[in-house]
Amino acid sequence: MYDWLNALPKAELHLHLEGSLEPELLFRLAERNKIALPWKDVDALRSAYNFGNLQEFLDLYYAGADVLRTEQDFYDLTWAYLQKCEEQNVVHTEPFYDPQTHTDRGIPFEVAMRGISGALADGRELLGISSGLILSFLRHLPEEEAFKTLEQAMPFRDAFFAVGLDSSEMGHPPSKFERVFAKARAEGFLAVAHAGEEGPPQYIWEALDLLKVSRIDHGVRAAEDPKLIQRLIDEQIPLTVCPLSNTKLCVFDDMSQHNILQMLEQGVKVTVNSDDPAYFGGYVTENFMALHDSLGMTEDQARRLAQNSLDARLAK
Ligand code: ES4
Ligand code: ZN
Repeated sequence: MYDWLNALPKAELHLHLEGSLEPELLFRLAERNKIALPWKDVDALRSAYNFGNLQEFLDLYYAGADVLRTEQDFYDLTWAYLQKCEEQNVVHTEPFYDPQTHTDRGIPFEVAMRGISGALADGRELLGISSGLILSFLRHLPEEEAFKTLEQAMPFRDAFFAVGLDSSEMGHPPSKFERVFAKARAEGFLAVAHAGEEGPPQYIWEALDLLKVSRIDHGVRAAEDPKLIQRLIDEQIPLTVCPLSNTKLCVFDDMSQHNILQMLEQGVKVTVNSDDPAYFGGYVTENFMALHDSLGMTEDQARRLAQNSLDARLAK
């Protein structure tokens, strides 16, 4: 089954590049940049990947990202991810990165942006993988900081096609970013946002009505609100669901509790994605495989999920 799922042509629409930083590359970059790490070795770091909620994960994710210093580091990170895409027949990808994670520790905006864009361009040319980059704002920081980030991005506007919203969801509703999303849309960017991962259905309504997003990232808590589910079906608004992430971060107690196949059968445009594969135990194929193992996903369902991902692409 793994090989069959792996061979299905698919798109990945929810992937944080910083979350694709495997422990081996993290240690190599630390050595290259002469950074002392608090973990003894790769195994010690991997054994720290045990999370009770989103915030516990984010604390480690931001700590790990500190080894990314040079344009080459960001290139290598992105290239390693693209090689995984090639292995798993991901023919199109729309990754996020968080500029503020890097500018806030003194890395100039263009360092990360150039490294990532360069690798994506080589991915198109050398691997035939089409892509579009999403600039994601950190929602735990003030909206004013997001405005500054958008301003910094304007000289490089062709490097991005959309803006996104991620990091700590609870207490940071989409409404906090209504004005900066309006500005981004007026500048011609599309919009997506994480909503309904840990946060309530209300945050999904706000993402749709206030941020005017074209897709919802996660969105699994929509299932608690029948009116919202009906809207997602009527308007065919895609959800970028991340099964392994949701179980690692205890959004569901166990994969057998996950609601992605129920939503698929209701007619919601759900897709399968890896989120932060280095931290959550697998890339897209492993996520499909978990649905097969724990939920009895059929070949027909897998085909529809993969087709949904191709249909839900937003980048040209
Ligand atoms: C994230 Cl799983 C998840 N949720 C919210 N923000 C994130 N940033 C990276 N991974
Ligand atoms: Zn995410």
